[in-house]
Amino acid sequence: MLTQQQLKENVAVAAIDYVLPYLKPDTIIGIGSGSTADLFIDQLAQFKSRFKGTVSSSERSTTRLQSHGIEVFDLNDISHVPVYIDGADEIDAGLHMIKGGGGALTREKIVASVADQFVCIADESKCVDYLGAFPLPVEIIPMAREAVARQMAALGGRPKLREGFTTDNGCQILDVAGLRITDPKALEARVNNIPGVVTCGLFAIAGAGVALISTQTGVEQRK
Ligand code: ABF
Repeated sequence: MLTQQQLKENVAVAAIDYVLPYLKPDTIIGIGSGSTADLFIDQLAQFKSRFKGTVSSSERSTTRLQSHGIEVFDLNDISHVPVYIDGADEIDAGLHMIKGGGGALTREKIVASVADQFVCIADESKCVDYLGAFPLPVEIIPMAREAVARQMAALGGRPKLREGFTTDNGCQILDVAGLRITDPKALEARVNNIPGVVTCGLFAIAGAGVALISTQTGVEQRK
């Protein structure tokens, strides 16, 4: 029986096989955040001479990339990102995701939005029939905290401030439990439209293009 850590390591290796064709001297790879993305970064380091560099979705990933001698570019200086690799907290059969357990959701969504393809890497524990058992992270401007919390409660959620946490963007996060998300695209649009919300951790309007899911019997590619 493989542990969750071993499953994450296996999908990180499989992700390298997936991105190898993209690694060219002028290529910039989009890099996500979290423990699975960390393992991918460690694997990617072996191939750093094959591509130009990366754009990163968090200070944490930037530090890890640079510790391996992989260059991290400012997204403002980059016009083409062929592929973005990142984990998820939950993913459904339609490849809609909840992300942001690590608090990097906004930069993850920005980098993902400029990439041609989002490749989700996850172990099978992240696969769900319906999103929402994992509390939905919502990044907020601090002065809007209570106003946003009331609106999330009106949507049926139980918002809770992530205590002692500030995002890379200087904002706060409400973790919203109790949502059984049957229409993730509609909810993403609804929550992102609340004044004071920077973005929510639903990646549904633009979900993953492909998912590499690590199981006890191997890594499965889902589209
Ligand atoms: C990032 O890392 C986040 O969006 C998500 O919160 C987390 C994924 O979990 P893990 O640490 O298990 O890779 O992708």
